[in-house]
Amino acid sequence: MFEVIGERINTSRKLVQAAVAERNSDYIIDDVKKQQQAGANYIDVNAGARIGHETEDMKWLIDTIQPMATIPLTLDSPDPAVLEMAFKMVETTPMINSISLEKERFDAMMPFLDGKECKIIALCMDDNGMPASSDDIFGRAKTLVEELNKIGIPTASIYVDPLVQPISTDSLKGVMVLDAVRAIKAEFSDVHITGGLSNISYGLPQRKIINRTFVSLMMDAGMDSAIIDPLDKKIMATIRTADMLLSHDNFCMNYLKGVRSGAIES
Ligand code: THG
Repeated sequence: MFEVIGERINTSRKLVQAAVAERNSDYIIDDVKKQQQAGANYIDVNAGARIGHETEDMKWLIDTIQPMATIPLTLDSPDPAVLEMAFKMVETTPMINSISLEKERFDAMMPFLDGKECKIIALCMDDNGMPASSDDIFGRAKTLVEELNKIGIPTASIYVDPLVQPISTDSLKGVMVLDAVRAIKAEFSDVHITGGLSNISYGLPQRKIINRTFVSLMMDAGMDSAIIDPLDKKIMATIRTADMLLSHDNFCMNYLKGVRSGAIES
């Protein structure tokens, strides 16, 4: 089944930033409850936006969320030291977001991940920047999966993020990532594919219709997870419906449950 990583606990969002600055735990707890209620499978926690405060903010967020969370956390930081600190705090096996092929990050993350049990998001980023072709995305994904396998992380624990790029800058950016996802899944059938979706619509009006349509195309290619806002009812309904159409919903049970609860409407 598709896995939703709820993206809302991110200090780049103004209200979350204010709540974190004021140490307003009620706001954070209420938001996490809503994401869980809406069907999130993981809660992404990103404390990167208050420069100079990431470590203490991440610590406070985990202390606030952990006692009431009913689902695991996705620890989201580009800083390996923050991820290591956060990993030590959590009682339930987390998802780590993320490792990439950028040398400094890769070299710090590999010894930390060695022998650990966790899920890991692998970004198709290296020191040359964003991938320029589907072969480029595929090659980076292959390297990441093979290197992580070598330190004992099974392919089924790896979530490749192929890095979605704006279609407004190049009309081929959609098929570039779709082709790459198909190639990655052909080579590694057990690997998961995840990522943010909203970059696809950057620079265009009416972004949400683009994001929703794109997620159903990505699901056909093999995406089985995404970092999204679970309170966005329309994208959640699209994901549930696409999951059914792609045969991931026996007897349409989840679809029908979604309709009965009011989560899915035409
Ligand atoms: N891949 C991986 N991790 C990621 C991303 C990714 N983590 C961060 C990000 N991208 C996904 N998370 C968010 C969280 C919040 C918002 C977007 C992505 C968000 N954005 C509002 C917007 O774009 O309009 C503005 C925020 C506000 O000010 O309220 O809410 O790609 N592995």
